Amino acid sequence: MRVTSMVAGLAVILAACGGEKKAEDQSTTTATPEQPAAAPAAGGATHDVKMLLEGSTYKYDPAELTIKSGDVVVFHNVSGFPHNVSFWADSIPAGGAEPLKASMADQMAPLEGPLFTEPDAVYKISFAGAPAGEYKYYCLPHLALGMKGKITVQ
Ligand SMILES: [Cu+2]
Repeated sequence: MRVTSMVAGLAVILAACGGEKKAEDQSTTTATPEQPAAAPAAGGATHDVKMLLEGSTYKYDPAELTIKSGDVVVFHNVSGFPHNVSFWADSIPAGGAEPLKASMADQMAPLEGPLFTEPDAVYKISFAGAPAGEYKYYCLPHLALGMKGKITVQ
């Protein structure tokens, strides 16, 4: 007896899912980029001062600098180090010490910056909030050799 296998055809039922959703009902929020026109408080100019040994003279270059309140002075350790930046507290205008103390990293004493022994080390001092006036400073290791400078804040 022969067994006839019958192939049953498969009925493929297509289930049509008709669900169109409206894509991204965007609420049109007008993003207004509010740019404060000319905000000087964000950060002022940057000034560079080198600390170096030139011939037999230890010096800041430039030794005298005029900046605006809010500017940043970046000291560069070039040669003849160790150098540092120490402000004469009595040379600073009233209200000037606190912003500097807040800005100077790793002070050895108030208004006395750390000694730089690494070549090309940089030390940034922000004069944000510093009142106008003269800020005289010196290099602790080389004060006797006349290494000093002055920053005038306008
Ligand atoms: Cu020095």
